[in-house]
Amino acid sequence: SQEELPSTDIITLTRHVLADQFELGASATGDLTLLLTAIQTTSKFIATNVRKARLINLVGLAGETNVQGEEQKKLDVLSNDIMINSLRASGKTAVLVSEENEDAIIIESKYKGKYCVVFDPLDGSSNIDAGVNIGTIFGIYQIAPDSKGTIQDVLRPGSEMVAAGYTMYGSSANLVLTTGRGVNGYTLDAALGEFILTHPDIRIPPRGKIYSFNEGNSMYFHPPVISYLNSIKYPSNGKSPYSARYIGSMVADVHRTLLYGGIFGYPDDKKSKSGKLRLLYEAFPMAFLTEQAGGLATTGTKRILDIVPTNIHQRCSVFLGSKDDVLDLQKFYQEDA
Ligand code: AHM
Ligand code: MG
Repeated sequence: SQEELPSTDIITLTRHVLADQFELGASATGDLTLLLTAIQTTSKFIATNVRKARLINLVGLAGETNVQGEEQKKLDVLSNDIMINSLRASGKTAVLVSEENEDAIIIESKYKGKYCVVFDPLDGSSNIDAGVNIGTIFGIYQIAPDSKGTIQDVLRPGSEMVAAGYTMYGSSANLVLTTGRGVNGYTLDAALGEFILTHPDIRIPPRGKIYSFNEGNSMYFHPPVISYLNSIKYPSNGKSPYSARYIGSMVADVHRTLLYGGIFGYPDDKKSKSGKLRLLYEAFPMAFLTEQAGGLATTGTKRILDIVPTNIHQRCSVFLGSKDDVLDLQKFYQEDA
């Protein structure tokens, strides 16, 4: 058989986003494309370092000091530094909010641009040593037209984000992105060093067969969550029960949910009064992606994207996934009200 010729018309992430901008015509400046280029670069850098970290752990060098006598930086700290440096240098950002920094970073005027980026540089980092998938999550706002870029520019509902996404570091690096016109997935081609469009127009199935919760917290769960979980584990209508899949790494659990459908949940409970996940840089980006893929994202009683944040690090109850599954869950909250 004949060997397949390589494609000469590859759709990279940059090309794909640019094509979107061409369609917008004069209103598009190309700034978002440049900002996304900075994010892609950081994702490549982090992907490389995640691989190296695995190797270092395997050969038992972790915890050693480097030649300068400094302790090796933890991967999440390193990833945070990479992102801040690259986003600042892009000249396209005004405010940065990172899970790793208590305060928002206001970019100095020399580098100031019109976007704000909220991010978790390396989510699920407790999983690194086990070689489990981890990821970077980000959301992007545009500053208000009359603003110089303050914390107020990020204390806005998720529905005002202009773009959001994540990069999952697994067997390959996958970047999943929305700019408010659907969801697309790109895979890093290591040889080219480019993210290539591999998952165009991701649509979450309207109903799934998988639930993804940390059920170890069951004793703290509120009644609607317990009743809902029972309804899918012990269905009364002759249907099969749902399968359980929980990685404990939000990016990986959401990625699977987008592709296969089902429901992912990290509810607030009797112990964690506001849940665990962070609103700005975990719940909002994932809710934006889920809705853009045709699914739903709720706290149980309220659409996540409608929440107006009062604090950059606030937490929020999260359920997201297939439309019909999330609607089912919401019914238990309505009955409980
Ligand atoms: P982190 O930001 O400290 O890494 O915590 C966030 C992670 C998410 O990736 C994941 O969904 C959740 O914590 C898992 O929590 P738990 O171990 O309580 O199930
Ligand atoms: Mg996190």
